[in-house]
Amino acid sequence: MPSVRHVSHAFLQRQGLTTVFGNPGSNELPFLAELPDSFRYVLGLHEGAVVGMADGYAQATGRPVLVNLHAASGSGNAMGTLTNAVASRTPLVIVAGQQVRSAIGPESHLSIVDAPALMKPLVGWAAEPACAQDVPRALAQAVFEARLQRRPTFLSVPYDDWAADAGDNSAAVLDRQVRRCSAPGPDQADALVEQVRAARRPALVLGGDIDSAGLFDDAVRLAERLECPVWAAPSLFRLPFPNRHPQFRGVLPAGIAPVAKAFEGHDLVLVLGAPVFRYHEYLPGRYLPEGTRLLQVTDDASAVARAPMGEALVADPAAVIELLVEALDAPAAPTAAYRPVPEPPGARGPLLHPEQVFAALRDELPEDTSYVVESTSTNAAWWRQMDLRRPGSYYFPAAGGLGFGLPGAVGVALARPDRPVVGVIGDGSANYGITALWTAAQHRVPVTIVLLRNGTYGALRWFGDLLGVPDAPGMDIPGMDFTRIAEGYGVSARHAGDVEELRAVLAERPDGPRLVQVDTALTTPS
Ligand code: TZD
Ligand code: CA
Repeated sequence: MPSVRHVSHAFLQRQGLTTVFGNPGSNELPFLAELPDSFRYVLGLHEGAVVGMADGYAQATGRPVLVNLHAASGSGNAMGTLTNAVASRTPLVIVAGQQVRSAIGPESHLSIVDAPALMKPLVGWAAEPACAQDVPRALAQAVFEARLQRRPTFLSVPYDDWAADAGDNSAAVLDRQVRRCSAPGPDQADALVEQVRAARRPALVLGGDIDSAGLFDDAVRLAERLECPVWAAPSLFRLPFPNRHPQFRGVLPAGIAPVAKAFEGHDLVLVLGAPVFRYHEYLPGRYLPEGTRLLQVTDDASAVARAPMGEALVADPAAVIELLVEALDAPAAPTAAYRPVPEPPGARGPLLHPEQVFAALRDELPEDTSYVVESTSTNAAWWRQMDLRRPGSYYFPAAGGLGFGLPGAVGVALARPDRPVVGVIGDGSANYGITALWTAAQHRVPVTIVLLRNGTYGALRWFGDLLGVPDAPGMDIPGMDFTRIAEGYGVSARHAGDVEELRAVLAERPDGPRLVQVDTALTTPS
């Protein structure tokens, strides 16, 4: 009779979950015993970095990824970065160890009574199997729930379960195949096409899901047929559309009143692959202007249910884009030229303007570079200078939880050795996931971290003004040299003192990780 461990490993192999991101403890060791050679264990030194790397990896591959965490303390450490994976709908499958079954009730060391409750507010599904023989099936459920719901899941397994006999039926999970399709039926499709055709001044709003689902180029085709303005949904975490396309109007501001203002004069706003909406700054007002209808299309039923306004269709955006592209005429005129980039402002003494840094990235790095950005006060400067035309070009912490960026860049680079990967990371943000540098060094991950050092939590200064709190303590973070920190973790590092030096460093093509630190002037996010 095979063991629970044997069947579970075989299931993970069949489903392709063989790259495991983790940080183990004693409870987890029995799961890791006899791990077949086809598995790759990517060790992270802190659970926040583990989840950030796994999130980047899962987003860049588009597949569920196994995360191996220690019981309560380890899983708890992961919660901050896990908020991002929830908002980006990343299918992370977290498996944590638990004390042996008989030791849970008496609350022995390293046991956690009701382990699933710890993670439940964030994950889409959490469980501890009721008996050892249910572990393989429960593991399969964790993988399938993550895929079908597009949300992280959590499984707690008492460590004496792994060596137990799996039972006669458990091998049945090995042959399971789970697929989903959700195209609109003919009546829904006709109604949708009619509604879009009847619109006099439509607008398109695209969410990060468009890029996650591989629909970046399809969205361009649809927009060019609609010949309408295109926005990215607020609180963007993936770029769904080329940012210098003549129809692109930018990322919608994340406030109720400014979103409504952007929609003025449009009779139909078609939102594809986004919640409606992830506002941030509380700027109250009417949700929509008079006479504007909003139609949301997403496969995320929960995003539809919680939206405060609009009509909605729960369907696969891919199917909807396809049917609209087929139903609409090809554009009458060729698309206008892409918008040119402006000249960046000059340096302020020894401090580079962030736009100069981004212009250097744009010019010196290949067009297919993937950027993982966690630098908050430089958001407007970023979009002014960048020219991103490829799918998978841009990743940002989806819930705004710092600690995704640096590990996320390592995860994306591990997933996509075929593309250059650059993390654009603030001196504040870097510290929440700094230990991922060690993993990058150990695996010789070819990732470049561009570290923007302005000595402060720039975005919080801006928020302080917005909220009428100009004098809050805890805003400045002087005295850190990230070249020395990086070298301590085994990553080669340089400080670039001016634009020429930065451009020269970026033009090199190293085959391992590196960090480039630049001192930058403070700008505002918008
Ligand atoms: N902690 C976590 C985990 N996430 C957060 N978002 C914050 C704290 C609060 N926070 C922000 O929302 S932005 C920010 C903080 C501390 C400043 C980030 O500083 P930075 O970037 O140096 O990375 P800028 O460009 O200087 O703002
Ligand atoms: Ca900063």
